Amino acid sequence: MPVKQKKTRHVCPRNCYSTCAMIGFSVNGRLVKISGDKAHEYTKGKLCPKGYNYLSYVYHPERLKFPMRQTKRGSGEWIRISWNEAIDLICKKILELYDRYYTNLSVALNKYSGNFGIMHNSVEGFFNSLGQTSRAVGSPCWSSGLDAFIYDYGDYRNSDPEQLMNADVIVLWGANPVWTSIHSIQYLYAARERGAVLVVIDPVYTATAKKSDIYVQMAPGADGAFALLLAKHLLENNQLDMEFIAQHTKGFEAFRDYLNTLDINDLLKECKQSYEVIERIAQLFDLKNRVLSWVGFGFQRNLNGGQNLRAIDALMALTGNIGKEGTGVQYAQQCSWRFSNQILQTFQSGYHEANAIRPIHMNDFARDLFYVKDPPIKLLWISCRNLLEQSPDQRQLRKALEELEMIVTVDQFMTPTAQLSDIVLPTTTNFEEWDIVPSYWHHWISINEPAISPYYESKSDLEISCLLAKRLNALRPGFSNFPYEKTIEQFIEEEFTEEIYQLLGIHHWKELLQGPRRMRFPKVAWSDYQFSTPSGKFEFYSEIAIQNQKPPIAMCMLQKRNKKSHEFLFLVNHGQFNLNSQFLNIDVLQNENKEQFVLIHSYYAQKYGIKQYDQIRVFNHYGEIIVKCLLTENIYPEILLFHGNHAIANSMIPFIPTDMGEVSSGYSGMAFNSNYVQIELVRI
Ligand SMILES: Nc1nc2c(c(=O)[nH]1)N[C@H]1C(S)=C(S)[C@@H](COP(=O)(O)OP(=O)(O)OC[C@H]3O[C@@H](n4cnc5c(=O)[nH]c(N)nc54)[C@H](O)[C@@H]3O)O[C@H]1N2
Ligand SMILES: Nc1nc2c(c(=O)[nH]1)N[C@H]1C(S)=C(S)[C@@H](COP(=O)(O)OP(=O)(O)OC[C@H]3O[C@@H](n4cnc5c(=O)[nH]c(N)nc54)[C@H](O)[C@@H]3O)O[C@H]1N2
Ligand code: SF4
Ligand SMILES: [Mo]
Repeated sequence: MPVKQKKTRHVCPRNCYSTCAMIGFSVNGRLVKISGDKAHEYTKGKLCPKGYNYLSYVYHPERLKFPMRQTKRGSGEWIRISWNEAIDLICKKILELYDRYYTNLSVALNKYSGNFGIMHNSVEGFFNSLGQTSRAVGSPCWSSGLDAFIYDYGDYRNSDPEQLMNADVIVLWGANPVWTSIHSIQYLYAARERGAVLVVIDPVYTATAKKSDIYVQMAPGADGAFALLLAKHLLENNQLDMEFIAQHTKGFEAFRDYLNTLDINDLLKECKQSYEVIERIAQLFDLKNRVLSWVGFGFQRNLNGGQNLRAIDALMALTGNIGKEGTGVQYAQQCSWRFSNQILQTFQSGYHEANAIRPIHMNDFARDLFYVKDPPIKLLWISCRNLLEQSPDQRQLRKALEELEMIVTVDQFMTPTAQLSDIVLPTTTNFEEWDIVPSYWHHWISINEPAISPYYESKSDLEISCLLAKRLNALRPGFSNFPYEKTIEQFIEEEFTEEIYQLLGIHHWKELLQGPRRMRFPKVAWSDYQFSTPSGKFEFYSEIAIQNQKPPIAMCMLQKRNKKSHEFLFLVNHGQFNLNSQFLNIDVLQNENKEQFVLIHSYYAQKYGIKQYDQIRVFNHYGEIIVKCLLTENIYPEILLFHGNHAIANSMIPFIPTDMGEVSSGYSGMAFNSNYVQIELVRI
């Protein structure tokens, strides 16, 4: 038999900064190798260890193969069913609920970040096509920070990450790219080779901090106080860029007056720093230096994350570090996500986004799900989401889920969320489907083509949407508006607008099969100084913030946390060899990581009589875990740092709203990093 070799283009669609372009090599219909795509000038043909191990993901022995039904929820007794039967069961349930309530509002969708490919928006498209439905709205990830940018700049934009190389000073505020954004490290190194100073500000002496020139161990949540101290110091020493302020900003006087009211000692106490540190860092903001700040997402999953970010924005504007090469605040962008979104425009006549979706708070989902009435939620569709593991309020959430009449989960694996479902549908990976995937970090767009046929009976989220719409309409004509007859080529083609073609410099989307393309956005964000705020300027003072009941200027919210002396801040960071709950089942990645640990500062370990590897009970009002301890001096003393599966941590984390998030995502973000626990030694 002749050997059939194939080389195909792919994108890693995970919720990750890099959105790597990949090349798949297959032989006789089996994927045999995955490499990075050198045509992608940001990632330069390199992948992270997760990417290099995609074969173990695609051919994982535990991958779901067939649709399955659980005889009784939670029983673990799964019966293989056909697609026909699965779609029939689901559609009949949707119709039954409609007949009960004369609306589809009892049908809800919870989808988040399992796959960022734009064809996966078909899931929302299918829901939009049903008239009125319920939907988890919000973001557990980044929305507080996005709002800060919207208040200050009017929108969130990034420079090309390569701009890191042009900076004289790089300040990383609560970002750990050595673990979470590995492809940026080459640019940090290149900057340092040029003589740039790298400052890392983090409560944890992270793998990234180890690469820095200056490490500031910040008290968690106190970056705002620190940034305002720097701003006050620069103001008092006449080190502001008055020309930039005059030309491009609004509200300087109000911000200056506010800085003048602040008490230096209060702020120093808040961020637990000495004034020498302020002076040392302030020197770096010398007006002849190009300063670039990178704010991580972990930074703003915090009670006052949005305000803290506004304080950094303000510091950068005061020193004119916006819009020039090697300056700016890097956080995230979605300019390159502006496809036509035709796949979402499936609303029934008279409906649109504002009246077709009944929102349910994604971060307070457990409570909202329970309380939403008229009609209550009866059917929940879960896609691209490990809801139970990644959400706060786990106990309450489990209870709320138990009340539902039907839960359907679409996934590649039998996650704990899938285990709570009635029906589980197996879905394809990015090696088995067509897609286009944008990045929230860089401006490259890559295409994803299938390398192999779908694994056993798995189907893509798009195919599943089509099957549902088709069956519903067969059972009840006109029930769904989803255009199930379209081909995948049509769906993709419709997403590309003339503007996107121009930005990409191509005439047809299939040209992406020749290699990824960079959208021609300015290399430096805001280099035209045309800000998207109402005033067209950078706004130290935001009227929109006032309208949204927020302080108009970056405020130091001195933390009213009432932390008791025996409590620790429970910090759960993102791991190196997993991506949220994904890749935890890939043995070769987890060999070193099988056991979960909590890191405790040696000072407190001694105080509690805890020795290396002792078991401790970590607990609060919401839950508890028993876990082994590692002693360290590399963390801010009053935190416990949990390394491991978010799922375990989330048994002890209630819903804690961040200070912002409503503008960008509809609801407040989730302050995963503002939760407190107690500890006790487990005596055996
Ligand atoms: N390998 C890997 N890559 C990932 C992910 C993953 O799970 N694994 N997840 C992806 C996703 S979904 C996201 S959101 C991003 C997250 O990417 P990052 O934001 O880089 O990661 P986090 O671990 O959430 O937080 C970064 C740092 O913020 C610090 N931090 C916490 N609170 C504060 C604070 O108040 N002030 C300061 N200065 N620092 C603070 C933490 O100690 C941590 O070192 O990464 C993406 N990439
Ligand atoms: N304690 C704590 N909890 C956190 C965080 C934290 O820092 N601390 N971080 C938060 C953050 S930043 C985020 S972004 C969220 C992430 O929350 P989620 O988006 O729920 O994260 P994942 O764990 O990546 O789960 C995604 C699921 O989608 C599945 N999947 C992958 N590809 C596809 C596909 O093509 N189709 C379908 N249908 N499914 C697919 C995966 O197998 C996986 O089960 O978690 C939040 N939870
Ligand atoms: S997880 Fe991130 S770095 Fe790794 S292959 Fe995927 S996009 Fe690239
Ligand atoms: Mo995230």
